[in-house]
Parts: sequence; structure tokens; C-alpha cells
Amino acid sequence: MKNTLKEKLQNHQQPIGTFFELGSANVAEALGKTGLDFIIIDNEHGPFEAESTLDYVRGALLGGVSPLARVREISRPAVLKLLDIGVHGLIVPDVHTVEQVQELVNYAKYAPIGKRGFCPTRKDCWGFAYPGTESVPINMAVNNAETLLIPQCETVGCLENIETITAMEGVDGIFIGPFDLSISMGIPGQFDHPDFQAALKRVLEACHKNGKFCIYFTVNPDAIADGFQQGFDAMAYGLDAAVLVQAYRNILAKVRG
Ligand code: 3PY
Repeated sequence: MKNTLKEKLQNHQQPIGTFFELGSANVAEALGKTGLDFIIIDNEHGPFEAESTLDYVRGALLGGVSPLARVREISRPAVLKLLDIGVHGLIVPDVHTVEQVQELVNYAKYAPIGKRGFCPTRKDCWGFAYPGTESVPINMAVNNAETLLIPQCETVGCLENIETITAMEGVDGIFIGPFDLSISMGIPGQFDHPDFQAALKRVLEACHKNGKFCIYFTVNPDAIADGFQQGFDAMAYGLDAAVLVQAYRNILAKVRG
């Protein structure tokens, strides 16, 4: 199995994804038929646990869309459960400090980069076979390379440490959360504010200087192309539920005026 999102990022194919909040394996599979490149199964704001996330991951893979998950917190069980069920990457919210990111790397990456605990839980996890087969190759390097670890920059603390964080081994990229970052900066929702624009530039430059991916989130469909023009490597657009509501509204508005 390949991490198709990582491949697309490396090939500069400008992948586009969405937040998955609807909580159904059928929806995860259907989103794979839209042309989207990745979904983010939201274990932070969404009402999901790892057990149901496993079904969504299966649905996404069946539909052909790369499953990422947003982890609920920086803790060993929260990180391990999502990685062990085979998500293509972890989005990590509410990061403030370099120490938090080091803790995260320790949980998410195998030695020598981190201290991830081993259990060959699913065959689809990279480089591993089920236990009980003749050999259980512990291919830690492949797994480290194929599992994207992506802290969110959405606090002033993370912003102030962004040069150090992006230089850390084990960090594959940064996902900017514009809503929380603007709130943390005291300019909620003011995405055109010069300070906010300067922050975006700072994160983007730090990522690219250190060979890391930078992903941006927007709820404005017209801002997706702008984001790529600004240099973001991938764009996350909206939430599945909101897009569904808007699509039906558009149809009903046409019929009913
Ligand atoms: C933000 O914009 O703060 C996000 O985390 C996106 O959900």
C-alpha cells in the first residue's frame, strides 16, 4: 500500500482535501469518488473514537482517497491508536511548544527518530505483516517515511517556535489552522490582516527552508487556487457536512427561486 498523499505532495500535484465530520464509512468511500485527494477524519472536534475511525479509514481506502486523522490530544494512546489503524498521516492540533512536538515525534515515529511502540495490528500498516506469519519484518524506516506527522500551527506559541519545529526530524509538514491562529493572534477571522499574512509567510518560509510541506485550510472555494499560488503544497477545503448543505441549498434555490 502506498501513501498516495505523500506521493502527490512530493510530485507537486497540489492535493486538495476536506475535513470529514459526517462519520460514516459510506461517506468516506463516496468522498473518494469526488476527486478529492485526502480527508481529515476529525478526532478533535468530530465525535469520533479510534474504533469508528478504523471503518472510515477502510471506506476512504476503498474509495481511493488518502485518510488522515486529526488526533484529539498529544498523548501516547491517542497517537498510537490512530497510527496503528493505518492512517496516512496525523494532523495535530493545539501545539504550542517545541517540547510538545518532541513528545509527539517520540510517540509517532519509530527509533532512531522517536520511540514509537510496536504492534503489527493491521496488515495495511506499512512494512508489517500480521503476527503469526513466517516472518514479521519490522520495517521501521519505511513506516516512519510513509506516516506523515503534521503539527498544526494555530497558536502564537507554535508560530514563535516555527523555525525550530519545522527543522525537527520526524516532522513532515505543518497544517495552518487559520481560525485558531487568528484567534490566538487577537485578530479573529481577519485573514487579510497584515500581521496574519506575515504569519502565513513566516510559516511557509520555515517549512520550505527545512524541506517540509505546508498545508492551508480555507472555507472559501475561491481561495484554494490563491493558496497554491502563494506556495502552499496542499489545501484543505471546508467540511463535508457544510459542502453537502450548500450543494442542496443551491439545487433547491434553483428550483424554488
Ligand atoms: C482552524 O482553522 O483553526 C482549524 O483548525 C481548522 O479546523
